[in-house]
Amino acid sequence: LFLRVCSIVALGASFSIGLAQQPLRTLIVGVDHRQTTSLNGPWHYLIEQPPARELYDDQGNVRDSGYAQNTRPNISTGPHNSEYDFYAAPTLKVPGDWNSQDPTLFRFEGVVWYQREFQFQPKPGSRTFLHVGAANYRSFVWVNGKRICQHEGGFTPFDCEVTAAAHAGTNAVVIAVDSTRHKDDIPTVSYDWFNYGGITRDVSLVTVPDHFIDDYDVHLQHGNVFSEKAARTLSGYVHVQDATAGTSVTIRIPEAGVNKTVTTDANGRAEFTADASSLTLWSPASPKLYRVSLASGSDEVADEIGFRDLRVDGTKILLNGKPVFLQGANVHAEAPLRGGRVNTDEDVKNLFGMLHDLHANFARLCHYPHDERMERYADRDGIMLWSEIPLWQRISFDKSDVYDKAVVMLHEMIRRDRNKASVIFWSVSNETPNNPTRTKFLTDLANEARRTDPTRLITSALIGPKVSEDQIRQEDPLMQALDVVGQNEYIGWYEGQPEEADRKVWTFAVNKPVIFSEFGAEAKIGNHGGDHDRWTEEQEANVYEHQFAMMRKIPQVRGVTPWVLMDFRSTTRNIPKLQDGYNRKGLFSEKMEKKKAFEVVRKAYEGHTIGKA
Ligand code: GCB
Repeated sequence: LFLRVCSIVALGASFSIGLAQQPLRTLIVGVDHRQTTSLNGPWHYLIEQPPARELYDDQGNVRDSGYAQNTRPNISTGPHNSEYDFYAAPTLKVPGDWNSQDPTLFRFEGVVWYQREFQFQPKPGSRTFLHVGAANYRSFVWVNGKRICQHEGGFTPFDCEVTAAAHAGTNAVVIAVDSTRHKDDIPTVSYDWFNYGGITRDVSLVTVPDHFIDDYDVHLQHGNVFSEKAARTLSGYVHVQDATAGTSVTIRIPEAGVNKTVTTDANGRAEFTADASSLTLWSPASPKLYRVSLASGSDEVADEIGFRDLRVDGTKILLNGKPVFLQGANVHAEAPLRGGRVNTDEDVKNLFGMLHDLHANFARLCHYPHDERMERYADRDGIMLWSEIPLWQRISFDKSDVYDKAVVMLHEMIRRDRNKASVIFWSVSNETPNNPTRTKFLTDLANEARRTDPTRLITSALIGPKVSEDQIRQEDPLMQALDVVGQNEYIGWYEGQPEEADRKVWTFAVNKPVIFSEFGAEAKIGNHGGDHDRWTEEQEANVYEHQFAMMRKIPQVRGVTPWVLMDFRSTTRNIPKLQDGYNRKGLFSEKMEKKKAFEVVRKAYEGHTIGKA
């Protein structure tokens, strides 16, 4: 398995943008809890229109000559063959999408080349990696003209080893980021959000010993039953990269009385179980985190981890044995107030502030993994999360290399966040067409998610069946593969009038918990009218009143997430004056102003009136 799970490739042969997924090199977990050297800040940039001949040759292979070499033209003496100069080029802030920073790049989809220098001192017995939190969509990295890695996928982290390519003193790193859409990408060419390009999350240098902890998982042991009174056992694994069999690993959680030493197997993996005295379990009411320190040889990483038990019982969702009802909202990674991609503490605080105003205990992070700050905040704050990979609507489900790519993204998401107590669901997709090819693809993916992490619940947001009849029966066979069913519908907006919801009787072909994962309507802030005047705050509020009335009558509903917390940019929303490039289904405007619908949702959540745990 380990061999399939990451899209980082070693330097070497040139590769085409088809990017067949290659063996995993490294993906370091818990980088935000390690000592690192930040490479955030200004990076020089050059823009390349498609077909981007500096990056790709005629066959679509990546070139190592050209901009990647970072040469400077000798303007005064000439002749010179290279007609670019990173050192004299303007800068973009990293992290940051390019669209929000340079007006000429606002709608740009293509290649932007980033360049900056960094200082490096080789240290015997150590290795240094360039860690990129996320860059959308394809990234190619060179250090001093040597290609060190590439990565596909706009929302998950990757690490490129710089040790061999760097030398003492000043070094230069060049990253080409290509945001061009392709049919066989994930997501594919069309989607309802903004294609923010660039290095959108933190970049840093991480120096670790030769043998180092790159992956770990510490969780409450997941037995067949959960008993409130039972003694607690923790279990999991620590992986030490390039360790020989028998390498010692120590897991210490002083506050829980854990101090355990185990040894790695031939694959560098050390599994463990440990009794934990009087453990306080993580829950929204008490989001207790423990300081967990993991050590092997001279490497040590300390994380903060919460422990809780999660399972379903019939149509109930049980957290630490107690039924929960999820009151949440859908959240895109759109920065409140300033716009652009979420990547600062302030952005995250603003988003969670809105969730708190709503009395939410849950958020669906749609439709892709968000900045890791989100999960960290939720862990401390006691908000439960749904985390999703960007399999949005139409994906090339018939292609096996697309399946391989989806598995890589799934593993990258799980690997980064499996130690976050707040994350309760892994979602494999959103609103995919119901046909056998897609069902097989997503069933396999759901099983892969469950096999990789049996401690969480697997879900997906479904769409259909037609809601024109009053009897609505969901029979999508994908439900068989899920622990929790997500159901999207837009009665009162895309279909029918708000009141029609009152007559609908929903049944589901499986006896599992259901979350209404999307519903809502568009309203421009400050636009007022009657309950049926579209685009008004009143109509949006009316939709929610009737949606909640409908949901109250469905016995297996265990959660609701209105679409969407805040208005967000989308390339496809182009009605002047009403949308102006924004999807307006927010309970808040992009400036965090509350619409009337906010109050409807807040009241229902405060009174816990929508459903029973
Ligand atoms: C959906 C999609 C979501 C869209 C939303 C809308 O069904 O899942 O990504 O943004 O509807 O507003 O149309």
